[in-house]
Amino acid sequence: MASKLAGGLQKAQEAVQHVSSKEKKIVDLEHDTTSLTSKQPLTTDHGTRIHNTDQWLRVMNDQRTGPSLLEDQIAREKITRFDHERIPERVVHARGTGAFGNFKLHKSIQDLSYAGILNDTSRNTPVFVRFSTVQGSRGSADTVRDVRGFAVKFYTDEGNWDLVGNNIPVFFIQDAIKFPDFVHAVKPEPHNEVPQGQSAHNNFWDFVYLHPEATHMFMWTMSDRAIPRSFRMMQGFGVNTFVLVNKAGKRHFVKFHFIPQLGVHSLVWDEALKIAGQDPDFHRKDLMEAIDKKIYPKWDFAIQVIPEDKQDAFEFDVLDATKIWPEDIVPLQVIGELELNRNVDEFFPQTEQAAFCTSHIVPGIDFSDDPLLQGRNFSYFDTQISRLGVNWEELPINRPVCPVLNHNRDGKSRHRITQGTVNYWPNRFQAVPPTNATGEPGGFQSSSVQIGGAKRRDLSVKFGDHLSQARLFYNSLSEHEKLHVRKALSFELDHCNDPTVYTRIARHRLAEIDLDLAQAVADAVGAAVPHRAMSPNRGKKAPHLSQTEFMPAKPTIASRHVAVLIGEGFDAVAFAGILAAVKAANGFPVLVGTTRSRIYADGERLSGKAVGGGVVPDHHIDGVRSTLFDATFIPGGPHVKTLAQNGQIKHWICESFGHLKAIGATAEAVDLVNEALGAVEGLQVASSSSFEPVESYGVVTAGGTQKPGSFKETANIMRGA
Ligand code: HDD
Repeated sequence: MASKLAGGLQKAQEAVQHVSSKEKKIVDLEHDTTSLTSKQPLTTDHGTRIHNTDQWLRVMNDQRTGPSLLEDQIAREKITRFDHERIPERVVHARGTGAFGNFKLHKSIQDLSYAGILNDTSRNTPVFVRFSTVQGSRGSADTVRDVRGFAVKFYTDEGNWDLVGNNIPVFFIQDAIKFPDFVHAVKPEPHNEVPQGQSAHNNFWDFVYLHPEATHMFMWTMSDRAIPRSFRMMQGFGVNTFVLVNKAGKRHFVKFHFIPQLGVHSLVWDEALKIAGQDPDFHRKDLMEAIDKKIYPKWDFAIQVIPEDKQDAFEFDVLDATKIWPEDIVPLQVIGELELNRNVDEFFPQTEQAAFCTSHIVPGIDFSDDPLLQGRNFSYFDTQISRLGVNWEELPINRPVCPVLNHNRDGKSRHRITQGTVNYWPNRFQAVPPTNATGEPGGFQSSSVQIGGAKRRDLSVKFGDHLSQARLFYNSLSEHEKLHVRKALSFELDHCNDPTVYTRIARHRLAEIDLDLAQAVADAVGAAVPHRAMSPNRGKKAPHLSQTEFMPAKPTIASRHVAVLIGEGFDAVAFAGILAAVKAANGFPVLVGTTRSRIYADGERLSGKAVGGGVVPDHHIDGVRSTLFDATFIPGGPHVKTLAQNGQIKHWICESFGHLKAIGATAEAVDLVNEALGAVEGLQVASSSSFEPVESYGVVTAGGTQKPGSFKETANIMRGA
């Protein structure tokens, strides 16, 4: 007698077997999805139709409202369910957002691994990806300076593979036993629960000073990588060293990478600070909007591979998560592509209940002895039990798309129903061969490795080199990235008020990396300035550590927000032209008006009467700030007179300029840009006398007489605004 799955879960799994692999997870979830658009009446949780959900049952007479009755099971259910809505947030990475997509393998690596997902180029593997910050709580701001989580759940035909990575390739600690200390130190301090969403406090910097192994990672978190422009524009790294196993049982160490096709881009710190207040959901909304508008984010999926017998051939230990494998020594091989193309239907059951687990790997992939990974493999499963209960893997978002059958039973909120009279193995009914028909490995087998040694609390010698790669990283940055690191360190240490903390970091730790950096930071934060380097920095560099090397193959404004500033009497030709150009390049034009009421172009209102359609802006000038946009365009026209009287608009121009964003202006608007920048920066941007654009100081302007055109000719484009 074969055990069978029953109920919705069984139906879901049967349905899933007959759909294209790409849609498998979506079809699987449909069985648990209802829509509020259906005509279904309101019911209680036990399915009884509700007559009134607005008034509690109470004793009444015509004059008086009497006591509410405990008897009202409808009210009690509503209140009780509400009282229990919250579950514990993730102990780290509490703030995050997710999306569905799929993974496509371009190049089989059969010689390295027998994992189906890494062999079969015809497959489309569904994925769910959750991006997160680390330090802040669930309601904290998106643009804080922090590591970003990059957790991928691959729903493969052989079970779920969770690759739980970050946007930075290394980590703060080497041994998992240090994780609670590290997290306590970086989280808000225990006495006052301050600060939120920041590492800028005494305890974090005290911890990293006392743990020199954290030096490499804190140099990354002080770089632009920690303030990404978008989740769509950051790299993902598996960080830990895993193992690939081929059919012959041969093992290779592997590191996994995701490289964004839009390039790696960051905010500048001033923007990040302001956006945290202006739009705390900036990254979450950015991802959702790009997917809604079908500009699907994509990443190349790449691996770095080291044969097992070369484990000791490098200056660094290949199992040390505080080290990268420099790409000039261990080249990157791009083998696939990850695309995100569907937003969640409801945040809590999908994104919040998504639960990742580093120990979820599939046949053909194995763990290395990376001491951080080994501890992680214990921690994730355990934390999900505390957050979601022991049956967390049965939740729709977490369950695999392939059949699940075993004798794990019971526990709180068990969904699966297994028919049959036995619940143990082996039993007199079931016989499943451990290998498949061809005799190939049919399931997960830990690869066989010879190990010997003494029982000791220790790490091997190469784990002790904490500085070489911190220097390598800093040396490899471009000059402006180095400046940003210096400013970031100065900001962070300025927020530490214990001189022991900021002096130790500036005078000692930084002096071990780069003397100029240490001197500048020490001077800025009021620490004694070091006069000599603590140890030599030999200037060694490595490729691909500076993010400036990750530009898209072709420059693109796809999915970038271009603000178009308008008031009554804007020039319709320039306006329509920019709209058409931005849309043609898949950019998102956003109209920011002096008001959000209908605004008419020059010539669209004659003697106070509308003769054209005008446009309704998306926002008014006080509703948004320049920080929320990637570029700004101001068409010429009589409206410029009104714009010039608005201090907010001049501030907008200066702020965008200060944040190194493109500004475009035509005709009269060129004078406005000059007036704003001249007052603050003392600059005068050039303008052509014809309508040919010229560029100076990053500002693109076109003056002179425009090509003839009227609002009528451009009305169609405007209507599409
Ligand atoms: Fe972790 C969550 C990434 C080390 C213990 N971790 C978590 C998430 C990411 C990472 C992206 C959020 C997953 C999600 O979106 O739900 N963690 C990392 C990386 C590490 C790392 C890249 C170093 C290579 N983590 C690490 C260690 C431990 C943990 C050493 C414990 C020994 N991590 C956890 C956790 C979390 C978690 C406590 C909290 C919420 C969760 O697991 O689901 O178990």
